[in-house]
Amino acid sequence: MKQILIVLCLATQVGMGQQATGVSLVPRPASMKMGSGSFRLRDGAVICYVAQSAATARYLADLLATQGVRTRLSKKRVPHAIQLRAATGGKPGSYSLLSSKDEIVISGTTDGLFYGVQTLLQLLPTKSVARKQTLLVPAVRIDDAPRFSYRGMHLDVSRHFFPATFIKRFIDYLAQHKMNTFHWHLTDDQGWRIEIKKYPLLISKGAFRNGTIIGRYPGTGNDNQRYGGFYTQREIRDIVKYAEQRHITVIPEIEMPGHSSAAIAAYPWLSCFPDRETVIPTHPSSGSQLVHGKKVQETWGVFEDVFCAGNDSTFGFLEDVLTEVMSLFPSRMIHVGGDECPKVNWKECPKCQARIRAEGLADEHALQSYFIQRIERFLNAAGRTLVGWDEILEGGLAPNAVVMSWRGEAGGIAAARQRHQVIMTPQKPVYFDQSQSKNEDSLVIGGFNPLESVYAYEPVPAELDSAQAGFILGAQANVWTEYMSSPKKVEYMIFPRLSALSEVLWSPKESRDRADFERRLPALFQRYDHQGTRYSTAFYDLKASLLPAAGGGLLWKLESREPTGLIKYTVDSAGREMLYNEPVPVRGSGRLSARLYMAGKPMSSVSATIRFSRSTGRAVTITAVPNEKYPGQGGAFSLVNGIYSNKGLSFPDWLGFVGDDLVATIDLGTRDTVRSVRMHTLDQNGSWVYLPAYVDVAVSDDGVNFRSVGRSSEFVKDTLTMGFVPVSFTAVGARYLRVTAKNYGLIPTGKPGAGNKAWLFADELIVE
Ligand code: TNX
Repeated sequence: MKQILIVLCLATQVGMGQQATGVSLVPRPASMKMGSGSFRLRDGAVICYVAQSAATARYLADLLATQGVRTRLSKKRVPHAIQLRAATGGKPGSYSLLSSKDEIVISGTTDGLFYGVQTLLQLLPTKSVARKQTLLVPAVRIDDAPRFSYRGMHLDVSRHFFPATFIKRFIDYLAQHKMNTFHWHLTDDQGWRIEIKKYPLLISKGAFRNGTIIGRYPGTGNDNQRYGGFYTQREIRDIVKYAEQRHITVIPEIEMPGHSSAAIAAYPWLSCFPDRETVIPTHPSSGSQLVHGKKVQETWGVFEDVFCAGNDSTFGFLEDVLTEVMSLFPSRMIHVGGDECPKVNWKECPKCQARIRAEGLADEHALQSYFIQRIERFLNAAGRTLVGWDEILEGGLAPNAVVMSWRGEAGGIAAARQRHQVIMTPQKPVYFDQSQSKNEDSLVIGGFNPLESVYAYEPVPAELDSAQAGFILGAQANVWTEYMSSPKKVEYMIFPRLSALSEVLWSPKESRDRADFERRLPALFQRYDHQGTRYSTAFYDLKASLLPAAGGGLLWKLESREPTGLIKYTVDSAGREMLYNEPVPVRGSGRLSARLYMAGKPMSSVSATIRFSRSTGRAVTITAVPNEKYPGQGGAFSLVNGIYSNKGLSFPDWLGFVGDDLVATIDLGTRDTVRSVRMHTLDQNGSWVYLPAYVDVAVSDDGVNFRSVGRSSEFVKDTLTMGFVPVSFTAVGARYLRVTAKNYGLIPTGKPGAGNKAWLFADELIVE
């Protein structure tokens, strides 16, 4: 009877956005109805459990204790308690949660109960509460179940190493988001991170490198710091158990046959050429320049020294390693990498060539396929399933393999059509090493995967029919850590994108609602703050643009996607902060900065250094159309908007031309005296970008008849790759200027991209 009454007093269906109700759950439950009133969770509250929910009851009690609420566990059912009840027959992960002023009842499958508890924890207030205070749980009815059976997050611990304490924190984050798989990338070129008893050198040698490149690849040097770390088998067992208690499966990855420099550094006989010295393509540390032989890599990328596929002892080694790995990880799936394996050494290696002949293989791609299939037979015999990156499709898929599609979705689609299970991890949008912000100011690998595109991701490709779609187990985000050297950086890169991904994987497709998710973001940020989690606020990035002002000069326009936010700005660093209402007139050189405040808290900022010259804000036209990837900001106006790049190619102001000349005509508005034009440009031959053959300046009074006054092919650098082509001439009076930057032409032989048309870049024409 009581149950019925509770259900009756539960009112409004929540479809309009959970925020309005004060409830903000991520991932959004399949169905939720708000009731009225709330359950008062006090110190001394009772959690009633049954055998099936005992572990989850203890977990909840521990977490509530950290919130200042001590609870008592009871096997006996008592009134006014939190009840954790078993339900049978539901879909894995399903649960229901019913809260009223009288009690809280969660029932579900074993993992469902755990997810119900996660939901309950999110119903609690996020503000810090004093000890022994009452927590209010709003009355609600939730019926929930996951959409996908595979909800994964990956973490690379080779490029940078993270201590076991952080791995547990990472696992806690996954648990909060109802994710169920942690893909632990344990080995790579830059460090072997798992203790293997039979091969002790893997950690004593393979887990440490002599140094790490500084800055973005190819980097500016080497820090010469010995760097490394590993997990003992004891730590691993502990972590696997910790994850299991949170209903998370840990899938270990042991990379083969490529990305194996660290293993080869420990045991050179794993290489096709044990006596050849390891090549560190850029900036080897001074320490490693002194030692000869095999080395753990110190820079990022793909390396040619890989496991020898001709030598049987390679397979003996890998089987020994995998035997220990399987004893540590009970997961059905074991990941063996398989990606980015150059075939250069195999082509040259007599043993690999002998293997190709003996096995009747077509080529080195077929040899890679042989390699993976041989390892698959070993894993299958032990009752395990092999997972690999989508390169394992090349040369023929191992019969039972699961494919992780990372180079887009094509690999996943092909595998599903071959009736293989697939996990979607496409670079766009679920590589969380790519930036979330257009104004990224930390060092990241590049690319742009904003929160919106993660939220919009659909793991089941439209190309598949419903039977094929059944092979898509789910999706996963990958966290490659070349540019993440601390746990805080990892958090900054994964949040809030992990929250968006969790909704993609958990919530029913029909109920995914971007506007609603966006309304829940502030509450989500509050929760991150509450638990001390670092996150990116890039979603609220201010959009700044420079526009021509009527009558000369510029207008600085600021836009925010958050209508309730306040924008404040300053002109020059000493200036006072002013409230932004409308585009700000800019009449001279200086520094502009602005911040967005939400609920009094600074959320995002932008700044620009304006350098005024006679061309600034003037009318400008260009003849050739820039390449669509480098259209500048406001097209040709980029050339006279008073700003130019201080961070190389990744600056949005560039106009880029493939093969074409830049011909720009500037109208100074009135006749003026000019004596020089400087063009800011880029010299980066490795990216096919060349300086112009020359820059010519012509002047005119009528905008029709021009005469050339100067020409130059000088280049004055202001950074490693950027600088000015200055054209000076005798002072001349003119209203119109025509600047012609002659494209370099074809890329010369011996240079990257030889024979192709050179790129020409310009982002400012400074007229004095
Ligand atoms: C490609 S994804 C890799 C990794 C890099 C990553 C950087 C994959 C299978 N291989 O080795 O860390 O790109 O985004």
